[in-house]
Amino acid sequence: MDLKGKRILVIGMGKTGLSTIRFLVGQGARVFATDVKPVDEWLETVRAYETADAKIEICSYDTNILSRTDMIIPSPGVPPADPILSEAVRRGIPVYSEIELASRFLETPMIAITGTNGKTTTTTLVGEILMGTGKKAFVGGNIGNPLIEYIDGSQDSDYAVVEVSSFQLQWIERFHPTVAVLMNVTSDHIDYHGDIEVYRGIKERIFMNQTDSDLAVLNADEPPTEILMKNLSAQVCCFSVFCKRNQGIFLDGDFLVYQRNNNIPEKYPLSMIKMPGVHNIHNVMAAVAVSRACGCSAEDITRCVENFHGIAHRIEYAGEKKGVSFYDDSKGTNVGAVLCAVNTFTNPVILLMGGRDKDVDFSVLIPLLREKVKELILFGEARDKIFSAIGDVVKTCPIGTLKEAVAMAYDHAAAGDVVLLSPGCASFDEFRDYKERGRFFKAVVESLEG
Ligand code: UMA
Repeated sequence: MDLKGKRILVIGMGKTGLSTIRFLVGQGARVFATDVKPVDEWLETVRAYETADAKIEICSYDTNILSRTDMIIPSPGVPPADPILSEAVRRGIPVYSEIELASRFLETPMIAITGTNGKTTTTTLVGEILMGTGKKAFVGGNIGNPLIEYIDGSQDSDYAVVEVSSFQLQWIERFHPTVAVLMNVTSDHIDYHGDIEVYRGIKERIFMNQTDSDLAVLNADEPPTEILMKNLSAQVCCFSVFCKRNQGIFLDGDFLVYQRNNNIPEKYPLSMIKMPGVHNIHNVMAAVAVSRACGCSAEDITRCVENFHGIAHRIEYAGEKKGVSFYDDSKGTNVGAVLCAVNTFTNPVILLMGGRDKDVDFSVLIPLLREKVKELILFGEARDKIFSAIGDVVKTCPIGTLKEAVAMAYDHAAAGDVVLLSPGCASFDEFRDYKERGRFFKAVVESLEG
């Protein structure tokens, strides 16, 4: 793709937009920048990317610029219903996500991992295994550092391991991973995509440019997988905790069994997994399938999995006070994640939920609440919506902020209880992101009288 002289509009001046601008300037494109936020909040940052020969044109947030635009790179957070994007689509102006743009220049085999939940853990673990077995890997994408930053560098890795979100898959065309993984699809981001079937369809786009020399890794414990796998061009490797299969990776007693073609089955001890919950067995299975496909040995994989204790803010142990254990699952920003988190525990759970709603259906949590949750404490912007959806199932206490929710949970808890922050919502009503919310939670727990 030759970008020299192309007039490219970048929407959103966050991480993605700024990295994209730097790349485009380097490619000799004419860059237009816009953001819904007041211009004085980002102007200076953007100006820093200008060079003597490349000036960046700042635009107002409307469709006027479209008559002078050859291509648009929207940031992931810009919804498809955005007026500029809708009008661009109507006029036939190409709209590409940053991962699509980056993939046009990528020279490294790409492993792309998506799913509503588990994608960050799996991406991180695949990176750890590859690097732990002497390979060089770029680990990025939705996990934090945009893929375009890798393209802008020396591209000297053996693999690019990329977590991809539905927001990023929305605007792909030729994005083509050598190995593509779909962990699962449960209700999330409905405010952005409209409904779950659209959301699922967009997640499945991760496979759309694969050929029979590529690998698709799928979760056979998800019912739609049976239909999906019949429509894929890539070779398929399924993983399952609940049913034994003659191909792929599945659970058999205390072992994960990996069987490909007519090879001798490989056995991995379940005890190598140091993270709790069935969802983490899924995550490890996917990581094993990927890293075997990359040539890592079973022994090396076992060693790396044994050394991996999970990622921050994902059902992370946050301390104990008077026999009450606290867990930080701030990354649990959808109902599927809440289900996984609560199901991890056998002790009574006091569940803290709330934050900014994403138009999801909280009622799917009702059976779980009945079975496992002792008390539900609701906070933040979505408090009333959650209360009206599930507030009459178990003892439920609405309160203002996360800090007050933690104090109330501690007050109501008995020794042996688990206090779990698994908000099922975005953090943006009270925090910059889920990491800030998780750190705040841990600090509040730390400050409780022990
Ligand atoms: N903006 C607009 N118009 C809009 C929406 C946003 O102009 O309609 C502007 C905002 O004012 C802001 C900028 O866009 O200045 C922010 O862009 P962004 O929200 O796309 O955020 P980035 O900083 O570019 O971060 C993005 C991902 N964010 C989202 O998808 C919302 C980050 O994932 C990702 O780490 C980063 O790119 C690097 O790839 C975060 C996330 O929450 C962690 N992802 C969602 C998830 O995991 O569920 C998908």
